[in-house]
Amino acid sequence: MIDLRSDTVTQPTIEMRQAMANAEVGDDVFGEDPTVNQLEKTAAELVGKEDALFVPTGTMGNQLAILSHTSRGDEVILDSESHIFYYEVGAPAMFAGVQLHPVSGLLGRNALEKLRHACRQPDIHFPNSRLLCLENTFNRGGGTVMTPEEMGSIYELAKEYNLAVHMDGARIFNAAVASRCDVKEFTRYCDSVMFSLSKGLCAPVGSILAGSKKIIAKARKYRKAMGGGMRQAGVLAAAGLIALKMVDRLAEDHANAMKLAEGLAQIDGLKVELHRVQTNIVLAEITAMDMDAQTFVDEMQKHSVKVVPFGPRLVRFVTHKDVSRDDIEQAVNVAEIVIGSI
Ligand code: TLP
Repeated sequence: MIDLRSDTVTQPTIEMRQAMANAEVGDDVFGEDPTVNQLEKTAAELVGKEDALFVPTGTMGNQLAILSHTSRGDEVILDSESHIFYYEVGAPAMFAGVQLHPVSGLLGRNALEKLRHACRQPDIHFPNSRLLCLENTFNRGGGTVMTPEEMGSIYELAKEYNLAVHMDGARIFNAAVASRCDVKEFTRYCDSVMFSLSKGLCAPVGSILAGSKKIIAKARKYRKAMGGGMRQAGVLAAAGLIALKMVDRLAEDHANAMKLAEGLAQIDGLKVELHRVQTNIVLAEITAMDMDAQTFVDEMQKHSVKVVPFGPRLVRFVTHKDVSRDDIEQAVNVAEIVIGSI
């Protein structure tokens, strides 16, 4: 099976499994797990923040950030296609009790104009706008990178309106590798950042939330409240420490994604916007008559290639450590057979 559904499917490496078996552990709720402490320290330094928190999932990291930056009834501005709005089960309403203000195209062109329009002036009728959430790379945008320059001007405008900025950087290292720059070039323009260890970096479990000491102290308490005090979590953090050394390998995923995109773009009946293929995600639109995304996905699976539907006629392919160059060629061949079969 060639699994291109997500980079979340990556298997931990042998080195990770050995480190997990040998990890020194303690009770992390008492702050006594040396491996978790080391991971949090290393992660904070890597992204240039004062402190960091190890969390089980990216979703929890994003939700803790929202809880820590806001009060009930505040408003959070974000893109209507962002993961927090689209895929996190309405959690900001459940837990933080905030109002989400989804802005279409916020993570695309004319971001500044859109943000200015979304920000509220003080008025008795309006909620308090408190937080802006960015996403880099932008998953539903096709893994596109928001450049440090773009982030910088958005950050400046957010500060004019007194907004804190949280970055859902589940794949921020993909952005850094694709831009050939230090990840701090991105993270300097946010007050908190969540990034995943469990996607292209191959850890079995875990994400990091990083920010100021004050924000992370709040998040640590909320993590406990949400049942995320994980005790001997060093067995997981051990894999996370190795994940942080695997950043450079993401370049391979990006090269494979481009190869895949070029192959798919040749197929009559599929459309791929090559300029949007900047990291490890490829979105293909089905232009062939009489085939929707779900049928395409089902047919691909019959030929042992797994992908996911991303819209009525849109399909997502994600490259990662466990797909080889040969697998990519095979996936293109299968897509051609599937499209040719109608
Ligand atoms: N994304 C998953 C699915 O939930 C869609 C995927 O396969 O891409 N932020 C971003 C930008 C993400 O892409 C994801 C996961 C998360 C947050 C949530 O991370 P987890 O799955 O660890 O909760």
